[in-house]
Amino acid sequence: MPRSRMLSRKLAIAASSAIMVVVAACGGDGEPALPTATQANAGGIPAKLTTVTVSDNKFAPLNLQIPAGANVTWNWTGSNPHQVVGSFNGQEVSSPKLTGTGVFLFNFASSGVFEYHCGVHGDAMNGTITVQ
Ligand SMILES: [Cu+2]
Repeated sequence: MPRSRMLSRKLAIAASSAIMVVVAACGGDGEPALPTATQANAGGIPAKLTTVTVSDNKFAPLNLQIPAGANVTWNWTGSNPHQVVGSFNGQEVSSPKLTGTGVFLFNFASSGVFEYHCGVHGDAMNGTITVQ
């Protein structure tokens, strides 16, 4: 097979995989769409990924609903120090205190509610993640 034709076939496979991911993310059972992004890892298995922006002085989105098993990544963008602190199903969750850019990832393996706040700014800066 000519090299260019093989390449276009690979692209077609990649495109159909991407469409499958999008359809899977839609749910389609009448529930509101979750603000999640889905990415395929190197092995082609979709990994659920959700990002919360940590700015001065709020977490966005404030409330997030995710499926059990999803990773949440907090992404620092502000210029003041902030810290994710809370408890999820009895497990203490605490990010480093970060200033400027930085990333903290946590895997929510089971369902529950994670109410968290900023370790620097207290309850004035808070967020909630509902894992279903
Ligand atoms: Cu803060």
